Amino acid sequence: MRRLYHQPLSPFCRKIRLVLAEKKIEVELVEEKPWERRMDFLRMNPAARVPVLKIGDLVLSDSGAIFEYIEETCPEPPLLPRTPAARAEARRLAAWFDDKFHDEVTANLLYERVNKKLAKTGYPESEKIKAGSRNIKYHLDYIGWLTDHRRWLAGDELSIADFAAAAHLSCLDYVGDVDWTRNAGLHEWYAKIKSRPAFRSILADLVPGFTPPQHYADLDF
Ligand SMILES: N[C@@H](CCC(=O)N[C@@H](CS)C(=O)NCC(=O)O)C(=O)O
Repeated sequence: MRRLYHQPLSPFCRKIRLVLAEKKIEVELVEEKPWERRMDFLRMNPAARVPVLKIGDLVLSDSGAIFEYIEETCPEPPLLPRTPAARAEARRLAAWFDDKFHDEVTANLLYERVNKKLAKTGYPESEKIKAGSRNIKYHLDYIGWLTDHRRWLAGDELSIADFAAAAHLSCLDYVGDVDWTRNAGLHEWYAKIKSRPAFRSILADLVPGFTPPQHYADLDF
């Protein structure tokens, strides 16, 4: 039995949920509040971070490592392209979203608005919200540029790069922080990935205390 310890509005957890769903791998979702530092959870991941995937006695943590494990053990459908150069591009973009986009946008907007309230660690800082709101524009334009030149973000095939980007954007969309009118290519790409069956479970998430905008679960947004 597979069990994923997760937080509903964690982009890293959503990326893994999307990967598992795309590959039609069933998993039991267990909500973990990492800020509570539960001893049994710390034993599984001393870094105290979600996602953690438990498969029998095997415990995996770090969404990048978890993805690579899933891709190696359940290769169909592939979420890394065939050639080494194309695989490097997919991994580069996944890292772009999980590092750069995360630090410049997700941490400033989502963590300020949501995580601080959930973990009771204070109030959103306006300077960070301003920085996140400024930064997201450049990132949305970059996604728009990629979609103008490629079918999917990393090339011709749907890949981990698309799921990494969509995971961050879906969390930010939940709190109304994505301007979908900014770029037609961006909107078209997100509509395409959002309408995949793999996205369904994420769109059904509801986090107490936070109501998503009406368009959040609407496939025709
Ligand atoms: N590099 C890690 C990052 C995971 C991460 O930062 N998870 C956040 C939720 S989005 C977390 O558990 N934070 C709890 C904490 O830092 O206390 C990964 O890819 O899994």
